[in-house]
Amino acid sequence: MAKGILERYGHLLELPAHTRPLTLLEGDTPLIPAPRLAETLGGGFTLWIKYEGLNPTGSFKDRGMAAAIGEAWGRGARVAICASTGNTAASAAAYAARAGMKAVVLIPQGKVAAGKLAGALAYGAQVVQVLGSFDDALRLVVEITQRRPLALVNSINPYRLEGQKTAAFEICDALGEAPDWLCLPVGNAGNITAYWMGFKQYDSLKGSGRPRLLGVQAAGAAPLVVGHPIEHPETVATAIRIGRPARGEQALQAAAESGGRIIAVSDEEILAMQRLLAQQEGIWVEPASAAGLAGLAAEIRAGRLDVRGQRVVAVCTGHGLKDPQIVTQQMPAPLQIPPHLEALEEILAA
Ligand code: AN7
Repeated sequence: MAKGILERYGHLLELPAHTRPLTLLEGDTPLIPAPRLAETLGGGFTLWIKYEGLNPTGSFKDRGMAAAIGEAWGRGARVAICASTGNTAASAAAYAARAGMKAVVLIPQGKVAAGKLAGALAYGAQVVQVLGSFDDALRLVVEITQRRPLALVNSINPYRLEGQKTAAFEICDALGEAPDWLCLPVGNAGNITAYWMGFKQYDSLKGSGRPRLLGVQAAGAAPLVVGHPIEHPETVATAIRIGRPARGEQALQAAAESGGRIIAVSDEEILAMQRLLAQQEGIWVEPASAAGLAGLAAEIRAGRLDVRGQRVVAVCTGHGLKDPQIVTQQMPAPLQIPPHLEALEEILAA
């Protein structure tokens, strides 16, 4: 029987006793070997994809929402609120619906991928478009929750991280120990912080070891690489279009403590990796989710990362279906033919 993260790992999570067992059977996502891609990146190491796009609403956010909205529900909160580049919004909307709560989600106007906006609407959230950035939206959410009794479910909420730690546990359970490297995209920096908490906790409990962390931002939205907030972040990877990460300090500390680092890659590198992963391994992820792998490729290519003989896990945080337009816009429109065999023959012969 499938179980959600609270049933499987609740005993390892620091959650208040009033937390209710909310679940859409999130987690338990596959760790998929990616041997062809590993060869393309130079070979000599083992690569797995932790495919978080297979969570119930299509992203890793579901782990954190099971915990954070389960906690809010358990203490009688009626309304959950968050700022979001899209995935948090869809996930909060779904889990709030399941808890019988209302969700209010603030998104940067015009900068949220179609599948995420549609998800938030479909699950019945009140969607508010902010004429500004994600960072503006998050500021509004922080300020309004100081005035009104709304449950804030961005990753400032510690229970979000408790839920998201479970992905680190799953990786250790699947491999028998922590990998040598974990690479993943970094936006608001909650996930890298949560993974590090999870790996450290499992290591102290089970001696599973710790990976080095390679956190990857988009070059146009890389505050943790340039060392200061970015007022107007821009990237094709709208999920990580964030200039003022709430957990930035902790993310930098986690990367350093692990012996790893946080780097940036260009939009071109992100899109090229999105294509490579889809076409070599059959795994289609949204642009932000390809950033971790794009960073891995760049570091190996530049000779800054020697992964020979090592085990590398790349976290692919969201499903490709979240943002179909990014693909159809870049590709030539499929050819059209009249319904005649000769026309099809002509195309196949070309
Ligand atoms: C696919 O939904 O911030 O560094 O508001 O959707 O923990 O923020 C999304 C972030 C990576 C970055 N990959 O994770 C939001 C939001 C995908 C994402 C990230 C996000 P964090």
